[in-house]
Amino acid sequence: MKKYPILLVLIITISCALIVPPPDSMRFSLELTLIDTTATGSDSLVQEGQVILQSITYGDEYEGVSNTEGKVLFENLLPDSYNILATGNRVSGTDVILINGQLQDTSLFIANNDTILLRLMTQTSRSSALLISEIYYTGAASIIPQYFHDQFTEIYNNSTEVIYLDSLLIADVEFGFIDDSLLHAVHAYMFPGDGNDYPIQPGELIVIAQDAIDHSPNPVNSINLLNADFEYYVADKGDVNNPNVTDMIQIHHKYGIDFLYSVMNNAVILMDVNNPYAYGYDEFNRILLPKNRTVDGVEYRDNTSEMDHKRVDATIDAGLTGGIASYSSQSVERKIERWEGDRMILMDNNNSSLDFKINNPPTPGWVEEATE
Ligand SMILES: [Ca+2]
Ligand SMILES: [Ca+2]
Ligand SMILES: [Ca+2]
Ligand SMILES: [Ca+2]
Repeated sequence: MKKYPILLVLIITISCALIVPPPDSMRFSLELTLIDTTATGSDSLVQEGQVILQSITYGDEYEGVSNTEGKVLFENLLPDSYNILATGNRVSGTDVILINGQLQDTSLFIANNDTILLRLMTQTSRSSALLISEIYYTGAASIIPQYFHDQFTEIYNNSTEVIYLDSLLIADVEFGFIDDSLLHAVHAYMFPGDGNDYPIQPGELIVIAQDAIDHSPNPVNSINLLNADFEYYVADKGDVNNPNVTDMIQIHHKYGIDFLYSVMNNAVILMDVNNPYAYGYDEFNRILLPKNRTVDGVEYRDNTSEMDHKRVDATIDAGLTGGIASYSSQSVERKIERWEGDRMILMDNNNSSLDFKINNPPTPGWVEEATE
């Protein structure tokens, strides 16, 4: 997979004008201008760029899309510290490069009544053919406390070509190494096969279960994963094994009775690594994997405004999905961007704040149409 490590500078100009909508005179409006500084003149204005404004104190979230002048207007904002996330496309020929940038913890208030200039460090990346389409990590809303063995990951072929899952990795990412060129993974599991054993067809979804059993009778609200395509199997930890469902190959397993995802925050990464043992381990026995071999990645967190706790950078996922409670039987799933005939194209701006929605209940093996 190609990597485009160029750091771009996206400049946002902000002008704040006082609006006095009774009863709260503190509220103000904000105009952002999205500028792609790798381009010049009017080409540098990012049209149809998507912006998310997160109010850190109040938890409010505002979305906007830039107009033909690259401008986005937000109204009735309260003075606060905000995270600003911006995503745009740069199209050259048939090639689409994603531009993601963000500003964290930026104080916006009525005293900013002059135009101010904010520099937004952005990173470019590309969407991939194979996507993580859904992660169910929260666990079951059940009277059985803290049941999350029904977790699953769903993968989708978003392209028109057959792709082979053989030897791809699924890994999680530890916090604290966002600028490292190596990912520090507590767990890494590999799809079996010799290169052409596990095809995934265009428009096909596959499911990787923690345990490919029917969890649903007990506890109530958990998931039936008998039809999963793969399962994690941890032989030496008393893990259950469905003999009819193919096991993922354990590459690294630091702890836990399964490759259990945190019910609060984690980043799950799909990778294409030639030799996962080639990069060694860190001092806490986490396996090191090359970030530039990431195929797709999704980061989730119970509080999605905590951008300063990000585990992966904007080359993988510029945002955060989640914002849902643990043990709530909810999942995060990509939105459908459009249909090409009967094949859905899932949204991948490498920004899960934009690309994902919440499912209740989860949808292993199919995709829920957004109702908004
Ligand atoms: Ca298992
Ligand atoms: Ca099995
Ligand atoms: Ca992606
Ligand atoms: Ca699904």
